[in-house]
Amino acid sequence: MAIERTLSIIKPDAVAKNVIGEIYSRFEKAGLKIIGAKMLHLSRTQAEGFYAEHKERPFFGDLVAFMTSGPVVVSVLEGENAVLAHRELMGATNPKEAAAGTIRADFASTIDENAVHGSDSPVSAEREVSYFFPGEEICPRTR
Ligand code: RTP
Ligand code: MG
Repeated sequence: MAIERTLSIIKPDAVAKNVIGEIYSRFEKAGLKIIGAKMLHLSRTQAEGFYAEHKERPFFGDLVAFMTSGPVVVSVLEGENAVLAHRELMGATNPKEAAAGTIRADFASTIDENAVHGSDSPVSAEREVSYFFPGEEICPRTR
Protein backbone atom coordinates (compact mmCIF):
# COMPACT_ATOMS: atom_id res chain seq x y z
CA MET A 1 0.00 0.00 0.00
CA ALA A 2 1.09 3.54 -0.69
CA ILE A 3 2.40 5.84 2.04
CA GLU A 4 0.52 9.11 1.55
CA ARG A 5 0.23 12.49 3.19
CA THR A 6 -3.00 14.36 3.81
CA LEU A 7 -4.02 17.69 5.30
CA SER A 8 -6.20 17.76 8.40
CA ILE A 9 -7.91 20.82 9.84
CA ILE A 10 -9.55 20.76 13.26
CA LYS A 11 -12.16 23.46 12.65
CA PRO A 12 -13.14 26.31 15.04
CA ASP A 13 -16.15 24.44 16.50
CA ALA A 14 -14.02 21.46 17.57
CA VAL A 15 -11.26 23.69 18.97
CA ALA A 16 -13.96 25.51 20.98
CA LYS A 17 -15.25 22.16 22.28
CA ASN A 18 -11.73 21.39 23.58
CA VAL A 19 -11.40 18.10 21.70
CA ILE A 20 -8.08 18.66 19.88
CA GLY A 21 -6.45 15.87 21.87
CA GLU A 22 -9.37 13.47 21.36
CA ILE A 23 -9.16 13.98 17.60
CA TYR A 24 -5.36 13.61 17.53
CA SER A 25 -5.74 10.43 19.54
CA ARG A 26 -7.98 8.94 16.85
CA PHE A 27 -5.39 9.73 14.18
CA GLU A 28 -2.64 8.08 16.21
CA LYS A 29 -4.72 5.00 17.09
CA ALA A 30 -5.42 4.54 13.37
CA GLY A 31 -1.68 4.54 12.64
CA LEU A 32 -1.52 8.03 11.10
CA LYS A 33 1.56 9.98 12.10
CA ILE A 34 1.40 13.73 12.72
CA ILE A 35 4.38 15.12 10.80
CA GLY A 36 3.33 18.79 10.76
CA ALA A 37 1.16 20.76 13.18
CA LYS A 38 0.22 24.33 14.04
CA MET A 39 -2.59 26.48 15.38
CA LEU A 40 -3.74 29.40 13.26
CA HIS A 41 -6.52 31.95 13.24
CA LEU A 42 -7.18 32.09 9.50
CA SER A 43 -7.55 35.43 7.76
CA ARG A 44 -10.38 35.83 5.29
CA THR A 45 -7.87 35.76 2.44
CA GLN A 46 -6.33 32.50 3.72
CA ALA A 47 -9.76 30.82 4.07
CA GLU A 48 -10.97 32.03 0.67
CA GLY A 49 -7.79 30.78 -1.00
CA PHE A 50 -7.97 27.41 0.71
CA TYR A 51 -11.60 26.85 -0.34
CA ALA A 52 -11.23 28.45 -3.80
CA GLU A 53 -12.78 25.36 -5.45
CA HIS A 54 -16.06 26.15 -3.65
CA LYS A 55 -16.11 29.85 -4.64
CA GLU A 56 -19.32 29.59 -6.68
CA ARG A 57 -21.19 27.42 -4.16
CA PRO A 58 -24.07 29.00 -2.19
CA PHE A 59 -22.46 28.13 1.15
CA PHE A 60 -19.09 29.76 0.36
CA GLY A 61 -19.66 32.97 2.36
CA ASP A 62 -20.87 31.10 5.43
CA LEU A 63 -17.98 28.63 5.14
CA VAL A 64 -15.37 31.41 5.08
CA ALA A 65 -17.09 33.23 7.98
CA PHE A 66 -17.09 30.02 10.03
CA MET A 67 -13.49 29.07 9.25
CA THR A 68 -12.31 32.53 10.34
CA SER A 69 -14.48 32.61 13.49
CA GLY A 70 -11.80 31.16 15.78
CA PRO A 71 -8.53 29.26 15.83
CA VAL A 72 -8.00 26.03 13.87
CA VAL A 73 -5.34 23.32 14.10
CA VAL A 74 -3.80 22.37 10.76
CA SER A 75 -1.79 19.16 10.55
CA VAL A 76 -0.05 16.96 8.03
CA LEU A 77 -0.80 13.26 8.54
CA GLU A 78 1.26 10.49 7.02
CA GLY A 79 0.49 6.79 6.69
CA GLU A 80 -0.76 3.99 4.47
CA ASN A 81 -3.58 5.29 2.27
CA ALA A 82 -3.68 8.37 4.53
CA VAL A 83 -6.17 10.33 2.42
CA LEU A 84 -8.90 7.69 2.56
CA ALA A 85 -8.01 6.47 6.05
CA HIS A 86 -8.42 10.02 7.37
CA ARG A 87 -11.73 10.54 5.54
CA GLU A 88 -13.04 7.32 7.05
CA LEU A 89 -12.15 8.56 10.53
CA MET A 90 -13.94 11.88 9.80
CA GLY A 91 -17.23 10.42 8.53
CA ALA A 92 -19.71 12.01 6.11
CA THR A 93 -19.71 15.78 5.52
CA ASN A 94 -23.17 16.01 7.10
CA PRO A 95 -22.80 14.75 10.69
CA LYS A 96 -26.40 13.50 10.59
CA GLU A 97 -25.27 11.02 7.93
CA ALA A 98 -21.91 10.20 9.52
CA ALA A 99 -21.37 6.61 10.70
CA ALA A 100 -21.35 5.98 14.45
CA GLY A 101 -17.92 6.35 16.00
CA THR A 102 -16.62 8.81 13.40
CA ILE A 103 -15.26 12.22 14.40
CA ARG A 104 -18.17 14.07 12.83
CA ALA A 105 -20.77 11.79 14.41
CA ASP A 106 -19.19 12.32 17.83
CA PHE A 107 -18.17 15.98 17.75
CA ALA A 108 -20.13 17.84 15.04
CA SER A 109 -23.75 18.89 14.99
CA THR A 110 -24.38 20.55 11.61
CA ILE A 111 -23.09 20.38 8.03
CA ASP A 112 -21.83 23.96 8.38
CA GLU A 113 -19.89 23.34 11.59
CA ASN A 114 -18.61 19.82 11.07
CA ALA A 115 -15.48 19.68 13.24
CA VAL A 116 -12.84 18.62 10.73
CA HIS A 117 -11.53 18.92 7.20
CA GLY A 118 -9.56 16.34 5.27
CA SER A 119 -8.11 16.39 1.77
CA ASP A 120 -10.34 14.46 -0.65
CA SER A 121 -7.64 13.04 -2.98
CA PRO A 122 -3.86 12.74 -3.18
CA VAL A 123 -3.82 15.62 -5.69
CA SER A 124 -5.82 17.87 -3.33
CA ALA A 125 -3.62 16.77 -0.46
CA GLU A 126 -0.51 17.95 -2.25
CA ARG A 127 -2.01 21.38 -2.88
CA GLU A 128 -3.47 21.69 0.61
CA VAL A 129 -0.33 20.57 2.45
CA SER A 130 1.80 23.07 0.54
CA TYR A 131 -0.85 25.79 1.08
CA PHE A 132 -0.19 25.71 4.83
CA PHE A 133 3.23 24.10 5.25
CA PRO A 134 6.51 25.22 3.67
CA GLY A 135 8.79 22.19 3.35
CA GLU A 136 10.89 23.02 6.39
CA GLU A 137 7.79 22.86 8.63
CA ILE A 138 7.17 19.20 7.79
CA CYS A 139 9.04 16.81 10.07
CA PRO A 140 8.98 13.21 8.80
CA ARG A 141 9.87 10.63 11.45
CA THR A 142 13.45 9.54 11.70
CA ARG A 143 12.73 6.89 14.33
P1 RTP B 1 -14.08 19.22 4.03
O1 RTP B 1 -13.65 19.74 2.68
O2 RTP B 1 -14.28 20.30 5.07
O3 RTP B 1 -13.23 18.07 4.51
O4 RTP B 1 -15.50 18.56 3.88
P2 RTP B 1 -16.03 17.68 2.70
O5 RTP B 1 -14.95 17.39 1.70
O6 RTP B 1 -16.69 16.53 3.37
O7 RTP B 1 -17.09 18.65 2.08
P3 RTP B 1 -16.94 19.69 0.86
O8 RTP B 1 -17.96 19.32 -0.16
O9 RTP B 1 -15.53 19.82 0.43
O10 RTP B 1 -17.41 21.04 1.53
C1 RTP B 1 -16.52 21.81 2.30
C2 RTP B 1 -17.21 22.29 3.54
O11 RTP B 1 -18.24 23.20 3.20
C3 RTP B 1 -19.32 23.05 4.09
N1 RTP B 1 -20.49 22.65 3.36
N2 RTP B 1 -21.65 23.15 3.60
N3 RTP B 1 -24.40 23.78 3.56
C4 RTP B 1 -23.92 22.88 2.70
O12 RTP B 1 -24.59 22.30 1.89
C5 RTP B 1 -22.50 22.59 2.76
N4 RTP B 1 -21.89 21.74 1.99
C6 RTP B 1 -20.60 21.78 2.37
C7 RTP B 1 -18.95 21.97 5.08
O13 RTP B 1 -18.38 22.59 6.24
C8 RTP B 1 -17.91 21.19 4.34
O14 RTP B 1 -17.05 20.51 5.22
MG1 MG C 1 -13.76 18.90 0.80
